[in-house]
Amino acid sequence: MISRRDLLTYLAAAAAAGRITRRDLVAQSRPAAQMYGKDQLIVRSIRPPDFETPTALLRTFITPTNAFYVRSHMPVPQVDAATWALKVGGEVNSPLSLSVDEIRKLPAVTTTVTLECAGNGRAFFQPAVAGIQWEKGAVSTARFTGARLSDVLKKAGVKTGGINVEMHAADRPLGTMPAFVRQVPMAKAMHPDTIIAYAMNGEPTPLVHGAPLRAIIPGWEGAYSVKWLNALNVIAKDSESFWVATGYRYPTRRVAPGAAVDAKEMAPLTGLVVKSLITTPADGASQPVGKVTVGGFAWAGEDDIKAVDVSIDNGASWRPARLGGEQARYTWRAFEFE
Ligand SMILES: Nc1nc2c(c(=O)[nH]1)N[C@H]1C(S)=C(S)[C@@H](COP(=O)(O)O)O[C@H]1N2
Ligand SMILES: [Mo]
Repeated sequence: MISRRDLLTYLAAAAAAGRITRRDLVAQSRPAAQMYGKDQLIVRSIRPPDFETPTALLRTFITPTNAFYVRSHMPVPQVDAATWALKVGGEVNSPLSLSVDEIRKLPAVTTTVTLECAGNGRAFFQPAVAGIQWEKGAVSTARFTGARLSDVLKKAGVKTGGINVEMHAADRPLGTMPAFVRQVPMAKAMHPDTIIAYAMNGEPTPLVHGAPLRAIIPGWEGAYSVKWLNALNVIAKDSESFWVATGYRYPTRRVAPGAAVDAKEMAPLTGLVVKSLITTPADGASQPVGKVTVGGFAWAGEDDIKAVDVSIDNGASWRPARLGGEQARYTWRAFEFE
């Protein structure tokens, strides 16, 4: 008997060595998605689990948890909620170690959030960019429930010098990859909508989405929402973590696609920029001549969607779509156009 993990490692190695085809790998990777209850998702990587949501499953305001995309840089860690500790240290008056129960005893807040990976749409970049080749579905919406990050920080008492909160996690790097450490500026950390979540869509957060505790930094690109959160480190400077100092940055001025940019001219990504996604009709679908309803979602991170215009002549003219459905601060907004 070999374990599923050994099998997956073998398959990945065999594929890399060219002994099995990519098609075989995709067929064999189904069990990897099933293992996480993600049977209908597109497997972009088995280990770590990176699963994309097909746009046909993004037709509801709330994405069902089993259809919510998965993005992990590292394999899923083993967690034990009963012994989990969230340490709070650095520039604080009283360093703390909180259990999941202690987090649950704090006032509970629900924040409805559209989470999008910074790499969503990377497959369409020209020139091509290295990394997971996400198409359209590294985006989903859920209701997350947890304690306010500010309540935890207030318990520890942030010293005046503390300007950033480093977030550490339990997943361990693959090979030479640096550990996943991110930072959030104090103002966003202290915002009442920023939470340490233990529930997703009214159920305990699934392991693959960061159980037992994950950060939810609403409206900001997905990598701020650190899964398997086990330490908060208040700092008086910028984090030196690879994922802060080098990763998740963009040029502060317009450059040609693929051009090299000086590190001094790069700034951290924060709020998601405006974007839209057509979910109906499906890509490549045939429609009889006549009335066709085009529908989807538009989002803009911390900003509101005020209008969506649709063009059916390649951008020569634009007409307003109808906005509808639920409206919430950090979520996408449904649109429809006939
Ligand atoms: N600990 C940890 N947290 C993480 C990641 C990770 O690799 N490790 N990936 C981040 C990225 S890049 C994204 S887009 C979101 C995805 O969250 P999801 O898997 O629940 O959709 O989690 C973020 N949190
Ligand atoms: Mo991401």
